[in-house]
Amino acid sequence: MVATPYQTTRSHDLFTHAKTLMPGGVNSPVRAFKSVGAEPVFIARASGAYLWDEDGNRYIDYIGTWGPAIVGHAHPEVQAALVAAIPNGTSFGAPSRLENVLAEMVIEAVPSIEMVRFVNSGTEATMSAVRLARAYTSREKLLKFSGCYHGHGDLFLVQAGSGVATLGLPDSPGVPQAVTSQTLTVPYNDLPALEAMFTQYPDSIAGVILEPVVGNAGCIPPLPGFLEGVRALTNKYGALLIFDEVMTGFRLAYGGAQERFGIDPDLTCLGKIIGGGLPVGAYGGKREIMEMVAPAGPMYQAGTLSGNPLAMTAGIKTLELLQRPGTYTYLEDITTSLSQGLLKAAQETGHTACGNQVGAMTTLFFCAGPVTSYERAKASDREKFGRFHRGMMRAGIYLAPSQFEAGFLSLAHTQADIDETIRAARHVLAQIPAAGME
Ligand code: HOZ
Repeated sequence: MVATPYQTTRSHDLFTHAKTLMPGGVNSPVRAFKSVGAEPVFIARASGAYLWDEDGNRYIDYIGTWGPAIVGHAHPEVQAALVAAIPNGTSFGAPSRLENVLAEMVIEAVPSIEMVRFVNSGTEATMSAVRLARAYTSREKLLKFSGCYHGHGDLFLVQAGSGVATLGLPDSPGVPQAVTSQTLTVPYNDLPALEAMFTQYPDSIAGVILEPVVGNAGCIPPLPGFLEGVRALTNKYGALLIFDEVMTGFRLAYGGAQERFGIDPDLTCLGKIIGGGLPVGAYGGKREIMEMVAPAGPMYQAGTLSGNPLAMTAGIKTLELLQRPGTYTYLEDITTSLSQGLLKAAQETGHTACGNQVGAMTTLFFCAGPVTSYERAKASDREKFGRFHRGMMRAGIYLAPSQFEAGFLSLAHTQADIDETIRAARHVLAQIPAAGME
């Protein structure tokens, strides 16, 4: 059998046209494949663990629409629920029973959430949670960790991860200095730096926000005691602890990172999985704090499409699927198999590499490791990552197009997919010079 040569002509033509219509040809910068020295492929359809592009190439997908596709793309039961919901209307702008159902599921699942407010994206969730922390504490400063990304709200665009790190943008024009001057940053996993900041500003930090496992600087786990230390310091200085679980929620455990690590944040931000692939976000927490949100309280936050019936429907079905026995063991096992297999393939082809993994999140860094912070992630060989990424695309493996993004696995990935991925990685890495680029 003669293999069809890999070609992406139709994607190239579509991208050329798209660039005349939308900035950079995309609607979110990380999709542009700029940092890996390539062009994006245009996706025609997705099913299970696979994507097909407009040229008919099939890929094993390790982005999973940046996290939401945890049960696999176009899951038949999610599709059926949506098809059944559509005749009832696509938006009400009024309360619906579906919001109660998903709210109850979230409250039952996530240990620290006693009340929840649905919004339309993770960015909306984090912006609202910080406004709430400020309202509740009557303080203005926000503390975040370098390399953590909490969406594109003005106050978060300071040493941010994800696309900001990928494109090497130190900050963004258009963000008033008065806003970012209220944002303090310290390195992730650095408790002494956090304590020093609290010592400097003991009465003015409203909240500390973090990804309990970083996904937006590549996957970076918390060191033992780090999350406990952050909780203790926020308690000591009267700041709220905000977990951004947009990536980790319902992924690292059904109750998210807070269940997995046994930490009790004051506020939690969610997104991605709870919408089952439709646009959604949420923030929630202690009842006493959440009752400050309008109309129960004075802190204003609103949205026409918030609690959208289709997003609620897809979210409810997705969470029901995740409740099935064995879900999180399977996700952990399949991700461990990929993570260890990729690391072994890199090492056996002569590359220095470090594999980070927590649950169904993983990143292979081209450096010795350990990678415990954004600062250390930046020391990895990103040019090599770009070559690896381009080779893997040609081999039908769709990895996140940046060293500063985590890979996500789903219940649809099989051991055969993992084996195919590792075989491809070994072949691609064998073509890349190991030395002289590290
Ligand atoms: N925060 C996600 C990636 N790290 C969302 C993807 C995007 O920015 O488009």
